[in-house]
Amino acid sequence: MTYDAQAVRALLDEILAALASAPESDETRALRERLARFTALSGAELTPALALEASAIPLGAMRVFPKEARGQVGAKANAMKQAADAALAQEKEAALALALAEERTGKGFDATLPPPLPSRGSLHPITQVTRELEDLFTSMGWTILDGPEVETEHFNFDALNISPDHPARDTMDTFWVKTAPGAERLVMRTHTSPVQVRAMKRLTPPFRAIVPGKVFRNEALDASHEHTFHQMEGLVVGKDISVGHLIGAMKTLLRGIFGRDIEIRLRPGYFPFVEPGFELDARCPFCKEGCSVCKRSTWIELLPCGMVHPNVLRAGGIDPEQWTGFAFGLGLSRLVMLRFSIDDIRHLLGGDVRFLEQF
Ligand code: FA5
Repeated sequence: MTYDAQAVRALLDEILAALASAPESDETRALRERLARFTALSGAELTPALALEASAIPLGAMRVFPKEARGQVGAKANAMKQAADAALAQEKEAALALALAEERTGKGFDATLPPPLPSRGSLHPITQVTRELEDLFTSMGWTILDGPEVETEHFNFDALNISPDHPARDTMDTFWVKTAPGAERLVMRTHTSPVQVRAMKRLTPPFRAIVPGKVFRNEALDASHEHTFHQMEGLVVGKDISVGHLIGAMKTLLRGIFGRDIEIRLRPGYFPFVEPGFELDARCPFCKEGCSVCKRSTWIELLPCGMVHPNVLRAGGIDPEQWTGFAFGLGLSRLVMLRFSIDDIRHLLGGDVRFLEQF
């Protein structure tokens, strides 16, 4: 059916007539009222858009019509819908052709206007913070190192003085990679610490290095635990390196991150690859009396650290009688959350553009 406003009106009248032989009810009354709005319109007023709207009314309430009328009503309403659809498509095409023809006349074209700019992406918040920290550490003479994400069991555990029965090797925490029987066992690295030993093997002391990177754990996920997250390892090896150097470096790190001096405290912490080991807490940078970020304690648990264990220096080919060092393992993803007030770690690698566009 080609679109003809008069014919549409006639169809609507026929549909209303079919409705008239249905037993009176609230539904029939409502339907009649809804259709009457369209039958009252003159031919010129019954645009394809209105006809489309009108055709949907009987199609959505077929059971109100007497059984024997339903087939005809349905066919009529469908014909009306198709004609209106086709007319709308034609209208759209005509409008487009008109706009195009107008554009081609060159009227209204201003050659001096700047071209529309392509929309630009932005750096991921983890990349932003990583780059800031890299700038900070390289300005102090530290080197930036990288290491493999698929790591050998040796570097991920053994060389770090982590005994074969340590719970961290448990399948609950570690993603083991399938390897051929007899081949060296591989893991998705569970921390950036394996690069400590790789660095020791590659560099000649004294040296200072940071290692930002992705790590993987077979964890139960929640707002602060991801299976894939970022850490930044720090390692210093030199003559007479002491806890004093460690504290100094951590204070500089926090000043770089938060833009001012932050009070810190060290608590004992156990990691097989450091001795002594510490958990470093920073005074909450967001409050004085306690807030949701510091869980009302005014302290934020920020980074584990400690003096490099002699066994680790040995595994890296460094004589612990001559050299000492400190190391830290910053939870980079958690720091990014603090920095940008992100309430759920899963947003970071979730890939949702609406989240990423905010940075
Ligand atoms: C370690 O990974 C040690 N390698 C750190 C270290 C390095 C200690 C050098 C001493 C010397 P830990 O498992 O606590 O430690 O993780 C370090 C940080 O990673 C945590 O403080 C936390 O901020 C972050 N982290 C741990 N698990 C997750 C997780 N599932 N999701 C997000 N962040 C996590």
